[in-house]
Parts: sequence; structure tokens; C-alpha cells
Amino acid sequence: MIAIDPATDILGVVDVQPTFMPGGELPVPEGDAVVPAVNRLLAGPFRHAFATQDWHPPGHSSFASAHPGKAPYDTVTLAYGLQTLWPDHALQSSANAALHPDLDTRRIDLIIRKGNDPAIDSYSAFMENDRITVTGLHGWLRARGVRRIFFTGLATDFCVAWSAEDAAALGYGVFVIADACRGIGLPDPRHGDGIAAARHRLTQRGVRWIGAEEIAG
Ligand code: VGL
Ligand code: ZN
Repeated sequence: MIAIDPATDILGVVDVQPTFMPGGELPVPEGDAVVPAVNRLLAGPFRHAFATQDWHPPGHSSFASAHPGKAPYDTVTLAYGLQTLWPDHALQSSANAALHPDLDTRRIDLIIRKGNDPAIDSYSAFMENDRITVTGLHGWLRARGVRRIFFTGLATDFCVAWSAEDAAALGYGVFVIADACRGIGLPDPRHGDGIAAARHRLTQRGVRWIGAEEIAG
């Protein structure tokens, strides 16, 4: 069992937005299943949480529709390197870009919006995909004395994985609560099995994959 210290442990709630759930614009299989799982964790041992919210302007450079001749899940080279293209999603101020209405936000102390710059995508909660522009989350966590981050949400193989990888590189103890996450698992074989590959890569970087039942209050 993993004992939670409510003062120095925090729950990270990544992109729990209807746009990433069945019926949304970029549906993650079973994406809606994370809502009750995250709510249970928010009602339990954790006293503090932060959330991220994918938040794109129309015509965002990560949208396939912004690149004539390209389709969702193709890749392009942008100024900062390779970028996977997506269906239009997480449109600023749309109902599907809100945090899911059933998410219990009472213990969410901070909401980080990301992907607002039309030219830069942003998977990680810490850093945009140019790997230069920071979100400020690291400074906030440091100022609050946070030492370990327990990640939940969507999508396991993109925003959760990139956030967890950056968190480990920044020196946090990092856990992914796998049953409170769901992944995209891109259909394009060039990308491999995104979920298993992410798990393998992150484990090598010291990230621990756990189940919610391993967490004690
Ligand atoms: C995400 C692709 C594009 C995610 C966000 O939340 O994992 N994936 N935008
Ligand atoms: Zn996005």
C-alpha cells in the first residue's frame, strides 16, 4: 500500500473534458470511465489536486483541418519538430472543453489551461511541445511543498504520459493511477501501441504505474 501524505502528495487530473470522451471530438475509448474513478480519489486520501484543461483556439496548428491535404493522426513538422495532427477538439469556451460537469472540483486548487498558443501544441502540464515554454506548474508545486504527484485522466499515452515524464525529470516522485486513466492507442501502426509504449518508457524513467486500490488514506 502507498500511504498518502496530504501535505506533500497531490492528485494531477489531466484533461477530464467531454471533448476527449465518447461523443466528443477526440474520443478516447472509455474516456468517461475516469470521472467516477477520479472523484473517488478526490473524495478520499488526497487533500490537494490540480487539473489541466486542453484549450485551443480555432485553427490551432495541432488540428489536421489547419493543414490542407492532411488527415487526423497524420504527422507534420512544425517549427519545434514533429507534431501529430488531431481532429478539431477542446475549442475554447465550447461546452465540450469545460471540465466534465460531474467532476468533483472542490479539492482542485489550480487549473492549468494549455494549448492556447495557435502555433504550439501542449501535451504536458509542465511544458509546451516546443519544450521551451513553461506553464508555471512546477513553480506553483514547489512553492506549496509538493513532493509526489499521482496522475489521473486523459489520455494515458499523450497528456498523462508527457506530464508524468516531465514530472519525473523535474525530480518529483511520480505515480500513474492506471485505472483512473484511459489512452488513445493510435490506430496508425507507425506510432506503435501508444499505451504500452508509454508505460514502458515511463517505467524506465522511474514512474510507477499503480492501481487506485494500492492507495491508502
Ligand atoms: C490530448 C491529443 C491532443 C490529451 C490533447 O489530452 O492527451 N491528446 N490534445
Ligand atoms: Zn489538444
